[in-house]
Amino acid sequence: MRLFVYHTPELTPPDSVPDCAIAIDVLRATTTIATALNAGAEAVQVFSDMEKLMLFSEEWQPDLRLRAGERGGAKVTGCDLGNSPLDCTPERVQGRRLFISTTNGTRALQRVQESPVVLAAALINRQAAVQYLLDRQPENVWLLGSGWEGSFSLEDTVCAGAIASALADKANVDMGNDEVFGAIALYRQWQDNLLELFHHASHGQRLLRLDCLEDLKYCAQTDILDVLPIQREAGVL
Ligand code: 3SL
Repeated sequence: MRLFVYHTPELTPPDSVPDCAIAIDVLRATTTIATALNAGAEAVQVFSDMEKLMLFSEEWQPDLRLRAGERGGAKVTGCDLGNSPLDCTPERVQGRRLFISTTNGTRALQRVQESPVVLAAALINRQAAVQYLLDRQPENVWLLGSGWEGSFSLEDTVCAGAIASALADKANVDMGNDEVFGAIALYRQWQDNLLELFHHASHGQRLLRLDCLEDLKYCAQTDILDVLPIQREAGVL
């Protein structure tokens, strides 16, 4: 297995996709997607464009859908939810399809949606992603951070490092680029203080300004959910 870490969708090699792509947006899209599926959502369908989300979800039976929209960290007017994983309780999401559009996470998922296998990972379901890779042994794997509007984000890279570190402990993995070493080093330095790291992260600070400390605490937990969002058709996990 050959691992590559890309900090943002913009840094991926153009016109190519890997055998297996893992999109990561710890704060907060992939944490929310994993939480919604774990709470019994029928599926999660991602859109980078809010207007398309509204149009497409209009065709869905109202009591079987939830619209989640986030821009700049805040809930989009007219949506049922923003992007807080804490809103994805079984009472709210069970049996419903979550139509979601976020600033960066959904763009990362769309960048790799042509890959034969597309997964969504965060710290909360890190071990589920690791186990999938150990069982299936895909040849080329991209760990793709969402970043923030094209820039590096600490929380996505530390999660890529958490996945790469666990894999390197258990299997023979080739490091496809230097970013893998960097991500592992970041994770190993901060693994016991992830919440503190999120306080240093620019998006962590943005969310704190929006009063989202509880979200940060939730997103900083490792291996608490045994759920792995897998793309079943383009844009649907
Ligand atoms: O950028 C994204 O995709 C979001 O996850 C950002 S936020 O955490 O909802 O603000």
